[in-house]
Amino acid sequence: MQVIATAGHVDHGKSTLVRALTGMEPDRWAEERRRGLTIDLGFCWMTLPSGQRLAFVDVPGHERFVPNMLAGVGPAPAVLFTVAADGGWMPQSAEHLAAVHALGISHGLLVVTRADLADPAPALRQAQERIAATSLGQVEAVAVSAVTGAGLPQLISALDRLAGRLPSPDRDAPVRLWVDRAFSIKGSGTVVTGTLAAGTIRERQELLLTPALAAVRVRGVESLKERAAAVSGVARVAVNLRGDGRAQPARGMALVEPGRWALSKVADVRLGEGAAQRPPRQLTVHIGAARTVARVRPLGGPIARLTLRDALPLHVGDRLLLRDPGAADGTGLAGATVLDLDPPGLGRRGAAAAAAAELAGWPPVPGPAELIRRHRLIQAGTLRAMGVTALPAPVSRDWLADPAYWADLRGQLASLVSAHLAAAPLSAGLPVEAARARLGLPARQLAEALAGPALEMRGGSLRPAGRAAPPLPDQVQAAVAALRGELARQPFAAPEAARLRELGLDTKAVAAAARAGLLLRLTEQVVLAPGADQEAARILAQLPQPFTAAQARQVLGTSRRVAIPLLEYLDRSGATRRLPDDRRVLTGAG
Ligand SMILES: Nc1nc2c(ncn2[C@@H]2O[C@H](COP(=O)(O)OP(=O)(O)O)[C@@H](O)[C@H]2O)c(=O)[nH]1
Ligand SMILES: [Mg+2]
Repeated sequence: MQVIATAGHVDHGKSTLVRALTGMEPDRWAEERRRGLTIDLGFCWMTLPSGQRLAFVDVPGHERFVPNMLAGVGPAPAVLFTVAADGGWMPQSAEHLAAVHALGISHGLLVVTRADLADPAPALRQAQERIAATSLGQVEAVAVSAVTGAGLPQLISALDRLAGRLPSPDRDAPVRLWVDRAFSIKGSGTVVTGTLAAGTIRERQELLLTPALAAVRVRGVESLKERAAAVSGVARVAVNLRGDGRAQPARGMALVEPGRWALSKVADVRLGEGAAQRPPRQLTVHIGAARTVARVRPLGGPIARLTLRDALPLHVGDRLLLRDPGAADGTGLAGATVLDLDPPGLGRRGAAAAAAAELAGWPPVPGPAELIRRHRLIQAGTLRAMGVTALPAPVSRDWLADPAYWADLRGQLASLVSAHLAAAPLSAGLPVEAARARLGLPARQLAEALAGPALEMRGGSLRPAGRAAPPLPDQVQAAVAALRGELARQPFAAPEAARLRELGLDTKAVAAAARAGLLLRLTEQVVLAPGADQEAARILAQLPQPFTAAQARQVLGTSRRVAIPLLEYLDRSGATRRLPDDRRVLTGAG
């Protein structure tokens, strides 16, 4: 199936043409038929001689209903542009063409209507010349009369050729169905319709309805009034939804596939050539059937930052239509391509100009390389939600890093570790958390991943790999030797704080001696000789099992100050197991 939207000035025969081709009524509302004026979108379809089906989205031509027009044209891959032979080029001809161009639509047909009322040649020449200068380029043109039927067979052939030329979108693309109609049907609940540009909607699939991201389940899906198990874009679809009541769909919302979209409020974009040199500070943004208001901050050249009033499900590469509601006849319409949906802040001086310079050099649709280079570090999930695929291997879990930046960080980390050990030779190394903070990394595991083969992590600290702990200063060694002599006589008589002070053993020295394997440190204040834990386990084995802490203290000949941390140490090492009644048993594992 293919979808084509009409475009052109009011009364230039759009609806009449759709009616004549499809035999269906595009003006759905009684008011439209009474006034002979299209106000809202109409949906009709036909089968072309080739068997291909073609759906029409008929739009209003009146200037008051431009937002409705954009909701219809926005998601359509092609346009059928009409100009009346007796009317010629008109203000909304220009405005609709400007919109088509801003949206970047590159497939279409020109139809000169009401050819029974005037010579179609001048209008045709006029229109073709203007269309040629837009994204549509050279289009096939047909003159028709809906009254006499002249030209209709030629138009049908031209539509068939056009439909055959249109690209077939990716069936696995992330689903984003812009809702252009929502209504309830008694007995079957809520139905939304839209033009599915790409991807596949399946029965029973779960989708999220923006902006609440309320989960809804597809009860059924139809295309052109026919039920299907699955429908792939391009297609007109009607989706019957089951929601939790939070989901009250309306035009401009979208059904999106979970995990493949995020709602964005800030976007860096490249403005199309149509954009004014100095765009107004506030513009209306249209995409698909959605519209919102955006604050525009020009960053330099064609690059600008948009801040949207309402968050929208956007992907990098999306084409936005920017509209200055104050300007007439399409002069206030411009396109913009989304480049980044999680752009870094612009707090630093010169940041805006630097961002503009960087983004101006990007390809029309940026890929992972550009975005990773800009963000330096970014999570794969964030990029996937921006629609960026074919991601490189992560440096750690979900994190992707710009290779040059990563190499630079690695060098910085090595210097930080050396500097730290030079300043604090007794320390175990640079704590990972300190490394994370100094390098300004968003996650601790990145500091660990950075360590690479040159650094090793032990006990939460980073130090050069393979390098033995630094030798203990002489006075520390002497103090430890004295202490070990005392402990040899009374293995469970841990020195009091005062004795440690006397020996000149502060916390750092005790920690260093423990790391060097010269002391067994139970707590900051309680140290024994290495192996005291095994000796304790051997003695505790003589007690009836299970035993109490008091029994342990007695048999070890020590105080509560030592016995409790010693038992807790044995619990941690698995040598003893603490029972719910606080007694312990030896496990035999010690
Ligand atoms: N004589 C003549 N009138 C036409 C033709 N096509 C449309 N009309 C008339 O032009 C008027 C506007 O047509 P409509 O389809 O509503 O225009 P739209 O606003 O572009 O949808 C209606 O009165 C139609 O009957 C045509 O080929 N010949
Ligand atoms: Mg109409």
